[in-house]
Amino acid sequence: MTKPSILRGALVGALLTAPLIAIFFLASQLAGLPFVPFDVFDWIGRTLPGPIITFGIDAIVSVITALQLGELSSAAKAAEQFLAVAGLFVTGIVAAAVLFWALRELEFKSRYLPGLIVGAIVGVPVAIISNAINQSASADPNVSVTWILIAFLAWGAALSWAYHELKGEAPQAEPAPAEASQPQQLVAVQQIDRRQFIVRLGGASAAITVVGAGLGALFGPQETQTEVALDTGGDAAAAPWSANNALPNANAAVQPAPGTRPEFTPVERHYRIDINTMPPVVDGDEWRLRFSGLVDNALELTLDDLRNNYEPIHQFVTLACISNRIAGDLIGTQRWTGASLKRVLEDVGLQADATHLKITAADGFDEVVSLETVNNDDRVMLTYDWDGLLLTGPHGFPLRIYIPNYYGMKQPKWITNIEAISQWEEGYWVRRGWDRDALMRATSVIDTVAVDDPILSGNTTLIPIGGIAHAGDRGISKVEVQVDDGEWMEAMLREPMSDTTWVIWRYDWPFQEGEHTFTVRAYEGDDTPQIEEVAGVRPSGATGYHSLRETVEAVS
Ligand SMILES: Nc1nc2c(c(=O)[nH]1)N[C@H]1C(S)=C(S)[C@@H](COP(=O)(O)O)O[C@H]1N2
Ligand SMILES: [Mo]
Repeated sequence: MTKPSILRGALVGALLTAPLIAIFFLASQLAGLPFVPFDVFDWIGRTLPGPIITFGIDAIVSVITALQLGELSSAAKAAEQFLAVAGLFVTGIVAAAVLFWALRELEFKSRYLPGLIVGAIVGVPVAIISNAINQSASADPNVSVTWILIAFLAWGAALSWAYHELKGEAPQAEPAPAEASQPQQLVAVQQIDRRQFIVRLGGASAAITVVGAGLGALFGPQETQTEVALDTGGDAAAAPWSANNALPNANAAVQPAPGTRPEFTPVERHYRIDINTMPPVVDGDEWRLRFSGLVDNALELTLDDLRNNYEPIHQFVTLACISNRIAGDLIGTQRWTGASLKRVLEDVGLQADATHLKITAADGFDEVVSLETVNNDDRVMLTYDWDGLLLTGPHGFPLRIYIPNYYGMKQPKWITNIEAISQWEEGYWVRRGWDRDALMRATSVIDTVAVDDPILSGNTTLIPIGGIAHAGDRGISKVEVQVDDGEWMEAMLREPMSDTTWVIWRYDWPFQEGEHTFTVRAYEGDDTPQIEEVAGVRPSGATGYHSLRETVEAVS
């Protein structure tokens, strides 16, 4: 009887942890139980110090950008999900290797106890973390905790069982004295047994993993989305506003250069950034917006209260993430609908010493906005619709705030509570080292050098160049384009959808064959030039001009 090696322990760990993860996934999709790898990943993200988190995010963003893995926010979420699952997988492998080592070195009387202990060592903290952090599981928390513990204990017991199977300790496998005199043969038989066991375990592992993950994917989140809409009395089948309405600037004189991004970003294509591997799922019926702190009336408003008791405001909004790099895709423009926060606060009644509002969200995110900002700006709005429909889960259902001129990090989604306080406090990302004000910086981007769409005007050929420029609610007064080291040429500006949306610009460039560098810069509404100095996203948002090189061949 040779004892199974530590390496074999690692292999068994892999073979038993993969199906465990698949079963967690299936249970999360079928029964709304927590998918623990995501919970642990999110918990680590919230617990680690800001610089480490920023470094990690930056590394993910750099890899995605360098490998051109596609639209940044979905690629980043996919990377996070992969890392979360890989994290639990590796933990399972290491735990199994340690268990095999312990079983080899120490003599345990009990067959299953050591495995159960390993299951508990991993399972108990995971259950506690999941219970503390989870916002996407719909199952009862007690059921969830019990489920996680049982699953990890079963996994631990299976590790122990596999060890003893490999050791060949089953009573009937006990070598008879006669056989023992032929050790060579016995070892050979044992090795075949072991290999067979591993092969069978591998087959079962693969089958459970594939079937579990496959079924889980089949019963995927499409269902949840519809349920959310139905729950809230919303009409899941209703068409978005943009399907039946023209944009307010539909008749603007300047047309976007071919290849310019869509001026209005469909909800499904709007970037998503938040601290959750899976967006929190909020039950619209049970949800209340609660006011607390220095208020006269600690109101609890339903979504219908907000919809029916306050005049809806519709605004075209460009939202950007402070982590958006120059020419990055963490920016989008939508039509937001909601209730004026200033109006709602009149009903809440603020006490004299209130100076700020602390807004907290279902995922534990929080930010603080000054009453000065809220009271001086009627556009600050509690938002419940995007594009004429309920906010989708990932974008903050049932309620998010809109605060013009500030980066997204200042604007919580999934709001649950607004507390009036008497002094400024740091919000979630500010505590992690990001800018306390987070005012949107002026930016301009070249989306297209439309070499395939030349304009012939008289003797000259013009190549349309175009893109966007944005400076929060400060507007854009001028955009200029430079080709190589040439003069800065003024572009045409398309009338924007609103005072706070991006402006589409266009410059029809007199074509010159060859390889060229195109650069763009913008001026804010009051002629403040866009910052030329290059700065990364942290802590206050990226600055610097956007350039791109393009080879332009002869146009006939
Ligand atoms: N509750 C909550 N709200 C949040 C966040 C978050 O992590 N949790 N992220 C913020 C950040 S950093 C940005 S850029 C915007 C993104 O909004 P979007 O995902 O709808 O584009 O949400 C903001 N609101
Ligand atoms: Mo952000």
